Amino acid sequence: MNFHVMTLFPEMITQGLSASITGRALDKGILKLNTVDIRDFSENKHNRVDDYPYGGGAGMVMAPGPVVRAYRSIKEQVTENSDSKSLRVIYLTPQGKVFNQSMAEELAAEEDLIFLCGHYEGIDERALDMIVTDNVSIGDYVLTGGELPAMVMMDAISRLVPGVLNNETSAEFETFQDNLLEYPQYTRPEEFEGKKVPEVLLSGHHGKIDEWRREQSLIRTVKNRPDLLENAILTEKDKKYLLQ
Ligand code: 6GU
Repeated sequence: MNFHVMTLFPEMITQGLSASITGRALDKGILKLNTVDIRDFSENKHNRVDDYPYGGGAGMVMAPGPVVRAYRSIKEQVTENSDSKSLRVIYLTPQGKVFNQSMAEELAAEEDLIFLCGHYEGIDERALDMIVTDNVSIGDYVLTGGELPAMVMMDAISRLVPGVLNNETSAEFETFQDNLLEYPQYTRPEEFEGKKVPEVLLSGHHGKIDEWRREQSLIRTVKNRPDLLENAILTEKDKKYLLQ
């Protein structure tokens, strides 16, 4: 997987992905990260990339030129290796579709992904019209720029790329697999500051453990994310449990 990130703050991205699992995958070459500093494509003598909005209003707008030139530099580099393929350009914006696990799965199938991070009041709409294929938000709150959302997306996508996770942390069975939240986990000690590990987990009775975990998943989902139940795959036993 090759991530290309167009940004005014490339060091945020490289630092953000350099630790832990994504860092190791970058070291191993399973992931590649190409940060492109939009400012390098300014043709202004002061390297400016923003300007006042036509029609007035607060804040500044990122000019189309540097953004489109930065995109073309990436496109040339990508299509030189393998030409005429779909190249998705994801613009991080609170106006976009809300990111979720199924979007992560779809995007993980791509060879290259380009992320466009905006700042200030946004980017000139003509540049967006010319290059963006997907507008994505990470939730209903406003951030100062697209860098953290791009990192969130790259993290979620990375762990679906074969070889990034080891077998122990495999993405195969986990939250959102069947639209239920995960059950609680415990490790040693058996008693911590007076709080005991649930008895059933020490029983060695795998049928009972599975049943308890399923119930805990259902309880959590009802309590925190009842909206997920709409699309959850529930057994007759699950339904009985929820109605009791
Ligand atoms: Cl993608 N960008 C910004 N600036 N704020 C956000 C967001 C994106 N998603 C949620 N809030």
